[in-house]
Amino acid sequence: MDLKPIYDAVIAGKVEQVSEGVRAALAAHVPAEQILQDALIPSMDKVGCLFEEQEYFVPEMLLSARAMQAGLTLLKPHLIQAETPSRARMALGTVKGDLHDIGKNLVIIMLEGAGFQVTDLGVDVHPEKFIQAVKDGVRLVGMSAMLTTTMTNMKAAIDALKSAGIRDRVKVMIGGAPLTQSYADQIGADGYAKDASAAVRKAKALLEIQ
Ligand code: B1M
Repeated sequence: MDLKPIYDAVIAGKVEQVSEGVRAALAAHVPAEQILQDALIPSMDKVGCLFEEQEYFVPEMLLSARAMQAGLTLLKPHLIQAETPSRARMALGTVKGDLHDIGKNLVIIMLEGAGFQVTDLGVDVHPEKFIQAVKDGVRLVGMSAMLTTTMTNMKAAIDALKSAGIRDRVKVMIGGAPLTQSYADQIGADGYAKDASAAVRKAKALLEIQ
């Protein structure tokens, strides 16, 4: 089945058309993972390019983000694998100053699908909120950032965990387009994951879950 209409509809910010396209693809037994990888994710990359070329501005990016989110919502039940819940608790948030949440939401969907109990801390998450999550007993904290100007706030959040005397109680995993393993090493994170599937593998490895 041709997934291009879904790709085009996200770029055009057409929520209804994205929903119809995703429903039709699912009804035609196209795997959810394929709809995600071949249509939804590339469409957001294209939106990013259009923004860089100044063909799109923030309002157009927002419309596309809404359309993408509508597609993701429909895919969510199909992305969840029937794994035995590990019940390991973690909390994920987009760091202070950053409002991008599509990638974080996708990572949460995949982690929940793999059996983790995930608390979504939302966007623009200040260090105190990560500290509170650790005090509430999560074993892993995930931090997402999409801006080169906000990725530095990950270090601030990790430093705040140290200052609060609770850094050794929790594993910290970071991710987001501008991040790298070497940046994770530099700021003292325990792990970095490139995408949502890698995030599941990394979370399991950090928490020593099979
Ligand atoms: Co913004 N934005 N944006 N934006 N935006 C980018 C990131 C940008 C690259 C666009 C561009 O110039 N090409 C650019 C950043 C440049 C830079 O820092 N070098 C940019 C900019 C500049 C801005 C503003 C500053 C624009 C302005 O106001 N002038 C502004 C900042 C607002 C703020 O946060 N304070 C802004 C605003 C917005 C919107 C609000 C309009 C909207 C976000 C809506 C929303 O999220 N609800 C938006 C969007 C949609 C984008 C692009 C087009 C798409 C992002 C996205 O959703 N991708 C983006 C361009 C791009 O990425 N190509 C862009 C799809 C998503 C599935 O991928 O988020 O990468 P991603 O997540 C992946 C991985 O990164 C990873 O797994 C995910 C799934 O595979 N991952 C993790 C993410 N978090 C993880 C955590 C983990 C592990 C893996 O562990 C914890």
